[in-house]
Amino acid sequence: MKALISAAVLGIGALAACFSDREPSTATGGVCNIDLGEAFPGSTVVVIRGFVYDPGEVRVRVGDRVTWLNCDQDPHTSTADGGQWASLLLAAGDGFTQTFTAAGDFPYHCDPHPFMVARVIVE
Ligand SMILES: [Cu+2]
Repeated sequence: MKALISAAVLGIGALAACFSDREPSTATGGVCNIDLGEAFPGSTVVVIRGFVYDPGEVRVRVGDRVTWLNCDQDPHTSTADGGQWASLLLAAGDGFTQTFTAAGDFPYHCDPHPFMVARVIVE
């Protein structure tokens, strides 16, 4: 399953390369002009766009996956405040997937931009 997700992320990277480098990310274009449900089947997707996690709060069940997709040109991370997970720096068009194996309320932030905050609630 992990290999499948990596392949999907690589696919998006290749797709992103087709777009102009300096094209700003917008709702109708940019690096995330894809069908997220198709690209990440079975994952709840959080889009990072305009230095905001969207949606800012997601509710999932134990065992579910959450995928963050960076639709900005600037790099971002998904970093749990409590250290439960930490993505690498995500370049434009890159994604990161985390499986949640325990219930809880997990606030997280972006390492280079600490003002970017959101949360995952696992029920
Ligand atoms: Cu950031």
